[in-house]
Amino acid sequence: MAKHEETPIPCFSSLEAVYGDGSQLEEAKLRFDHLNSKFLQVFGHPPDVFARSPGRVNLIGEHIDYEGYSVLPMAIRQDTIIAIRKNHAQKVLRIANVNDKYTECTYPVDPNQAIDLKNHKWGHYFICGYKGFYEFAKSKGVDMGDAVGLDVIVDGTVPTGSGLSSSAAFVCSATIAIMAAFDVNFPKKEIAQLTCECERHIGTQSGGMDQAISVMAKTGFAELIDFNPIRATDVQLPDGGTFVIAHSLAESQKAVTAATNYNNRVVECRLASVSAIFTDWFCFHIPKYVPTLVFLYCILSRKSIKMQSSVLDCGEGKQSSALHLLLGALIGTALQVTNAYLLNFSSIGGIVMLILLILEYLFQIVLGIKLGMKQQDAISNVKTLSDVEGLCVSFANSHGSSDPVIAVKELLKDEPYTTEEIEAITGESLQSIFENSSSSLDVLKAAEHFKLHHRAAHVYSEAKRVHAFKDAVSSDLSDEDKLKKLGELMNESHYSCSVLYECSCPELEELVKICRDNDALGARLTGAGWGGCAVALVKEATVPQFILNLKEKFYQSRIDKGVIRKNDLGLYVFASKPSSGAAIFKF
Ligand code: NG1
Ligand code: MG
Repeated sequence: MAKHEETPIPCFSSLEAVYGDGSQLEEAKLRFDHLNSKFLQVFGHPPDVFARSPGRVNLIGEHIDYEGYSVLPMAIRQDTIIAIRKNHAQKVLRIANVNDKYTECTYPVDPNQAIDLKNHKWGHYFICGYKGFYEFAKSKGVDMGDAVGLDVIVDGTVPTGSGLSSSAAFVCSATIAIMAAFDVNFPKKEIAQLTCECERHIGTQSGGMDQAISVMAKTGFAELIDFNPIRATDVQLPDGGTFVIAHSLAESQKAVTAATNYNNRVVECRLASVSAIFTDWFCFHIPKYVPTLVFLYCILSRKSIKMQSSVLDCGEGKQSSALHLLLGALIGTALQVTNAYLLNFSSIGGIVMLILLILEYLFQIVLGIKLGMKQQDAISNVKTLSDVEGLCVSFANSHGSSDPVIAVKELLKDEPYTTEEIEAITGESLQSIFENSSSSLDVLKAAEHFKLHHRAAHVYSEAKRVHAFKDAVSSDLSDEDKLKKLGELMNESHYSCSVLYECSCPELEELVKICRDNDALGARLTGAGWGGCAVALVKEATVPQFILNLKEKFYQSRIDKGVIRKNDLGLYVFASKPSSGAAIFKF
């Protein structure tokens, strides 16, 4: 049997296969009927075909997909449905929406058109899919002939700017609807890749998580999504827990704030990887160890007394600096020894450990150069923090080093870097590193400094948490203990997003705290952050009470201020089960 990701998008002639037979089906029927009649009213014809693709909630693994690390999302029931019809009479793309808030957009049929990023319009997301489809068809050798017009109506229920991936739901359903209109289909993993790449036409340098889960999701499962190549592994969540999604009511407009938020972090990660490669560990750390080394030399060498006195005898200035050095050495060693004691080693053990540490790091000087890469090659080959880990692992295999990730974190200083500092390390101007990416150049223009250590520390630790989450799910722990562990990992993930990656905001902090104060096993921001939703893991039996508590403690004051309407609360806070992925409907 072909693997799930190798199969094409399923095509159904009835709604039950996707929407089940409960209240969701009734709601879906109304939406499809409404789309049909609106299509007739706007275009004077019924649509040829429909496509739908869901939003998602990311359970763990935030801001690491674009660094090549696996993530663990699940699809939610909210989706984007698109009705479409080829129009040979009018050579134009007409894109309407069931929601009057989004006025009709028209675009030329030219698949090579540029998207006007300075003038953001909701219809741009459809054009991402349109361009992506043509680029992909061309790469597959499919002859598309002359471009024809398309009539399109969109109905989306994924709240926008909420971290639930309304954008990917839109781009994926657009791409799949266009494919269906032209009667072609491809394996899901290829569509996941193509939609990820084409959403970048909107100007955000997204990773592939949202499109992958939207295209490949299965009812009842979260998915571990791996990249390069894209792959989805089913994750059956433990019984007795439910994920509740709650909107912070702060909207994050990613397409508009990209240069300071999302793309800024992508650029910082890239700079962290090139800087880690070109930082000479020895030069970076040796000042810390000089005193200890001198002291060790003094106590271990039999000639030490003579040596010391000859140093001390070289005149006033030298004498005091030598004394200074010895004092430093004593303090440095005392610290190391205390450290070792704390770790239950003897003081000799501490010194041995220290020497081993130094020897280990000596091997790790300038990874890129050691690996025989030229500077320029390294800059163009090492794009992500997972590439750096890959280099470390292969380097470590041949040199017996233990934890390459820690070694790389060691290569980046805690304080923010200036442009000049990074250029001095890499020997390249930042402008030239990013010359082919105008959105990265926008980031450079807007940024004052770059927090490389913090961003890399988040990415590496979050990548580990994703695997810990997956391992906990498949361990022999009881369901209750599994849920507890998942909750803890979610809390740690939030801390890392908030403190190291700085992608939270006051509203999300308040909401996450309220979730935890009201017995959530864990709670974290989900999606890109800077607004949008939190996701909380809650014991199933307490979900109704939990939601009531959130209403009272977070939403009521917002209702009183008129920020949201009481009747709309269900749109902002709801429990979610893993839903199914993209589908085509032909009736
Ligand atoms: P949102 O903003 O939730 O759609 C974005 C990216 C993801 C991922 C997350 C952070 C897009 C389309 N999606 O999701 O790829 O990087 O942020 O984990 O840009
Ligand atoms: Mg998005």
